[in-house]
Amino acid sequence: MMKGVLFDLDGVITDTAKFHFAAWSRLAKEELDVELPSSFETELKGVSRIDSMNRILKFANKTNDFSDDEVGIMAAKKNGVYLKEIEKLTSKDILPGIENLLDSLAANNVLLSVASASKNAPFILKKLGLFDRFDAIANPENVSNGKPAPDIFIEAAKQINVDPRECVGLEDAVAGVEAINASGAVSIGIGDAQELHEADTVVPVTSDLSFMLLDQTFGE
Ligand code: B16
Ligand code: MG
Repeated sequence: MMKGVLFDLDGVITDTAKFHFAAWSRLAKEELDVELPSSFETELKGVSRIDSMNRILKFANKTNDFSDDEVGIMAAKKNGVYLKEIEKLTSKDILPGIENLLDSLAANNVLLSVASASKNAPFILKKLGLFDRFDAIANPENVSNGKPAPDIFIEAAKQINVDPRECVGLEDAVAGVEAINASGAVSIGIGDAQELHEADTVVPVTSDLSFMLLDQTFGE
């Protein structure tokens, strides 16, 4: 049986992608005078704050127009806008099936760890009322490389003292599935089967996740 489950946050536990995209779109318009295409909502999933900022600068053809300090200030400005939105999150914003899944995994003594690229993960989990349900939350500031590198999943497994190969990882982003696979954990993608074809199993929505599905996928 699997010993641990490594959870991505945005797109798996709650849907914050729409708030990220709205905040980035506002920043791009105000600071860079560009309109972000809707495809950026998916493109920035699982991508760290600073990497997202750099991708947007590239899109605006302004990669070399700002100092590191200026880039940092813009990323902080985006985060300020984003924080005002996530302040409003409640337990109603937990994605369907996730609370049941956490209950059944805990009942089977499976350890639960969060492997999110977000520095706001502890705040978001507190807002959702889920902070105490996890055994660990990996700190993205403690890892060198963002997804698709495996670092955050390796760190999340380390925090629960379990080898990643004894874990199942849950992800909604292509870069995240790649990261899980590279960590040695078994991957389950949530979303479009074609897009997430590198995952060991894909389910369309979070309500399809269950202890049985995770354990069967782990055992295959
Ligand atoms: P923050 P995940 C990711 O969360 C988001 O999908 C991504 O859009 C965001 O840029 C990243 O967190 C960093 O978030 O600015 O809050 O530190 O999917 O890895 O849970
Ligand atoms: Mg995600």
